[in-house]
Amino acid sequence: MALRKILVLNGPNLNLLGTRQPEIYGRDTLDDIAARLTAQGEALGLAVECRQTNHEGVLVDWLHQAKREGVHAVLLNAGAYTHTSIALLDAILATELKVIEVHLSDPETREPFRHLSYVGMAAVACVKGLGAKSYEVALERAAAL
Ligand code: CA2
Repeated sequence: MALRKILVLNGPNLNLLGTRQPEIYGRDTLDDIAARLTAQGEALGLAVECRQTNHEGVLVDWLHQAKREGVHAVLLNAGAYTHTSIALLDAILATELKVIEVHLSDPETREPFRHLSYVGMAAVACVKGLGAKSYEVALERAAAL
């Protein structure tokens, strides 16, 4: 039987992980995180695919594609679009995908403009504030969905 697929989508500026602001986002790069998630996925019987884009519409397109392809669940760190994007909220609602919101930091303990999450209005769960480990905990949650 084919492995269940988990898509890990990362939004704007997350390609800079590991190079700047380590006190907030840690020292792991996105490639480090992707490598660990792929290995963890293999152990859980999941096929994990990780992507990053700086463009809001690309995230929307990838959610539509995930629906068409029958992806089991999506881990979504939409970066700053978390707090601004009604388009992403609509895409999650329209596709009815099981989306787990992921953040390295805890946006609710940061500036007030990070307290609102449009993604969170449609996500089935949120894992935040654990640094790179947030993705690993979210993958465990996705396996149980
Ligand atoms: O904590 C998170 O994962 C965030 O989604 C990160 C976003 C931020 O806008 C959200 O409020 C919370 C920012 C991502 C920027 O990533 C950088 C990584 C390294 C250096 C600079 C930025």
